[in-house]
Amino acid sequence: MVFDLLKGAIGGLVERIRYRSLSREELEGLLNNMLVDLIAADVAYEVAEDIVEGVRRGLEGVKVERGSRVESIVLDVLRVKLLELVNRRPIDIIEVVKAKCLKGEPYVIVFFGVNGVGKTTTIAKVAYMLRENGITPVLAAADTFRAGAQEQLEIHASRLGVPIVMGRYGSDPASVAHDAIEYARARRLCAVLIDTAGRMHVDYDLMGEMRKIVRVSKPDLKILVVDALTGGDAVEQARRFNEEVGVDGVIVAKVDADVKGGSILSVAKVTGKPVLYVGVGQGYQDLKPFNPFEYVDTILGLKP
Ligand SMILES: Nc1nc2c(ncn2[C@@H]2O[C@H](COP(=O)(O)OP(=O)(O)O)[C@@H](O)[C@H]2O)c(=O)[nH]1
Ligand SMILES: [Mg+2]
Repeated sequence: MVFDLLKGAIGGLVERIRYRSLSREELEGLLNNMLVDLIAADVAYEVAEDIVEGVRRGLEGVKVERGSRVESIVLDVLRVKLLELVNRRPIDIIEVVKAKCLKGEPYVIVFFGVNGVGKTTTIAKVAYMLRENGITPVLAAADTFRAGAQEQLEIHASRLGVPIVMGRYGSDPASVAHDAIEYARARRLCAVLIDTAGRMHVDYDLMGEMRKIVRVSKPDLKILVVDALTGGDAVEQARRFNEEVGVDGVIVAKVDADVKGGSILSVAKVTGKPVLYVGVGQGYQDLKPFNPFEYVDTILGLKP
């Protein structure tokens, strides 16, 4: 089940506290177990430590006795701690696109992320969501490197019935982004969705290329896509992209297959940016607005 490991890490502590009185030493042992369990659930070390420390402090001077209010103290502390990590001001893409469109300018979104995380699929889902709301975006196939990248996006564009601006393989991705924005201006389209390359080779400056795309396209929104299943890698990617290019929001893909659940917490913490949507499958409709309260309640076992 989705998020099972993270739920277990937190539920384990709550369960034990529910049924018996604990000495300080026993409580300390349980908190250490929780730390290890959180890390196993893809929660970054610093984040896990922060959560455990919060609970420790919340229970300071409280007698951990069976039948006491300890369980609800722990749940309250955890809820506050977890919300602190994920509850950031959300961005409603439909609204911001419409607002800019009223000024006669297209809203430009660049999508970053390393190969295979789900970038291109996510762009297709966002295009679908815009179409459902009466907005026709143009797609920019600014991954001019990976074999098949242009065609993959082209197939989505034709299925979705939205225009696409493509580039020759090996050509400058920033110029493809630029052309797509011009295309949108000329046709009064309201949104430009820019797909980018994500190869991570030692002899190649991905961040330099992304910075150039940003310089040229001056995006309204920079979205990082990460893969929930990659755990620590997702966290490292989030840190790097945020430091080097700057991200405004994150989309976490493949949450439907995520049995651990900690990537979302950790990525939110290291970027300090909102998780905007989560990908929950391979279909166009499988993009859900991220709801921090629902997420936290799910982890705390307060919601099925
Ligand atoms: N289960 C699942 N698979 C996804 C999701 N998003 C993308 N994928 C799959 O992940 C693989 C890589 O996706 P792609 O969009 O090509 O990644 P990119 O290299 O970052 O552009 C494809 O097989 C997608 O169908 C998701 O939310 N859930
Ligand atoms: Mg791609």
